[in-house]
Amino acid sequence: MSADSLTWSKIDAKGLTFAVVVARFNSAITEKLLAGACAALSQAGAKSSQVFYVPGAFELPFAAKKLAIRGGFDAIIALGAVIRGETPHFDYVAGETARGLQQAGLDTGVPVIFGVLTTDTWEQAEARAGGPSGSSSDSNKGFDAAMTAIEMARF
Ligand code: INI
Repeated sequence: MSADSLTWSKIDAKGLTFAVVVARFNSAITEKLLAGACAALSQAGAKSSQVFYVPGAFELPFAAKKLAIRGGFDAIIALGAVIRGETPHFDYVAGETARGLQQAGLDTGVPVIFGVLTTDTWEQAEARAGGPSGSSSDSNKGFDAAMTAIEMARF
């Protein structure tokens, strides 16, 4: 079974509150991830969610840790899109974003979810953000990230 075939049928978010931190870089993609995340939280009956924006993926760990320390959230969902074709420093941005988000969760005890696409091309990113329409929940990694957040908030 691949990660793409995860199913979320029994996920219940009742009573849970979430922060969603979104990178504005490649916003045409990250807004689709956000739509997927919001659809998942709504479908699962989340009590509330608050959206915060940062410039790029590299800033996500700082914001996630700050929100986790501030308190009031059962999990933090970080959404971004790092596309290799558009940056010679892809490896630094993608690697440090992943490392920082993991560290933020481990340091604070609040689940911080890695909803960051790291792809070679724009088309690959779009395909993982629900396709050109952005609507398909089973290929939207924002949807998956939110469902993961709910599961980890209950852990
Ligand atoms: N940020 C992204 O979110 N995605 C990218 O693909 C990207 N590229 O291509 O460089 C990117 N760069 C900006 C970076 O995240 C920081 O905002 C910037 O370096 C300032 O710290």
